[in-house]
Amino acid sequence: TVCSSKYVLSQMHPIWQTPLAVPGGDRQSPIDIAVRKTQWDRKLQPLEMRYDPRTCQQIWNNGYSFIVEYDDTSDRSTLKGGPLEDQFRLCQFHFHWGESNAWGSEHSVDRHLFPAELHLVHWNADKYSLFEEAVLEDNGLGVIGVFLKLGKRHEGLQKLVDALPAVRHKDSVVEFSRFDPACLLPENTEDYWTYAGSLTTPPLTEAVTWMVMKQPIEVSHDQLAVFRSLLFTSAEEEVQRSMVNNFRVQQPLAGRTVRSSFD
Ligand code: SG4
Ligand code: ZN
Repeated sequence: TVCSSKYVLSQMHPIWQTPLAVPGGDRQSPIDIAVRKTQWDRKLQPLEMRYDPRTCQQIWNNGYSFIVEYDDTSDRSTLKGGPLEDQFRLCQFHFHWGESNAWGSEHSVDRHLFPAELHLVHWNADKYSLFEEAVLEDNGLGVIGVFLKLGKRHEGLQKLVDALPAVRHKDSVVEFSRFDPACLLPENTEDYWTYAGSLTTPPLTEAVTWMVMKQPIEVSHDQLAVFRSLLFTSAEEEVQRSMVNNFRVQQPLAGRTVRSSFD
């Protein structure tokens, strides 16, 4: 099916056509979170996000998703706590979504897929000096995942949605400032799952501590429709392709434990 084949992705997206540095590892992402098999870890502290909206810089259509980029040259927008031992810096967030509301998220909960999933990407600035370095290392990245479910219009997201027509084509970039990423977090950030995984696109490195929020945020069908109006293709290409189904097929858990911060 369209929604679960890596081979579909490899035909559709240039990003998957470059030679893959697949580590062939046993901690790949995304995964299904089987709630009954998760383990409550009472020692998991709440996550501490301190985001400065003034570090927000631009939106970029990279031909696979749209990416909202933050200035990560200093500790102005940071994440620590939870399963993390170090302080991590926010560098960007992006989404994955489907062509229909029946799928689109990368992770799932008891096999339930959501129409979209937000990823807030942070890198370990205590241990590494550059994102490019952290990507290659164990404990280099911390990604917060937030599920999007269908519901009422999300006011915070709307400012971003309004800017998306300017980055319709691949390789387009537009200035975007003063966007507080905290407005995209659910009300309850105390309940989350965490596990050791990987990036979900090349280089697929096993550098990621995943923190997936239990509570989804609500967005409207119209807001998702604007995501789907973006294009994988550049303005020069003759055949334009809608940016949809930009998620990776789920990977085996392979003996890993998913911990929960809640009982
Ligand atoms: C998306 O393709 C983003 O566009 C990528 O961002 C991101 O790569 C990639 O997803 C993988 O991230 O949280 N889904 S994920 O594992 O963050 C990186 C860019 O290419 C390295 C800038
Ligand atoms: Zn992602």
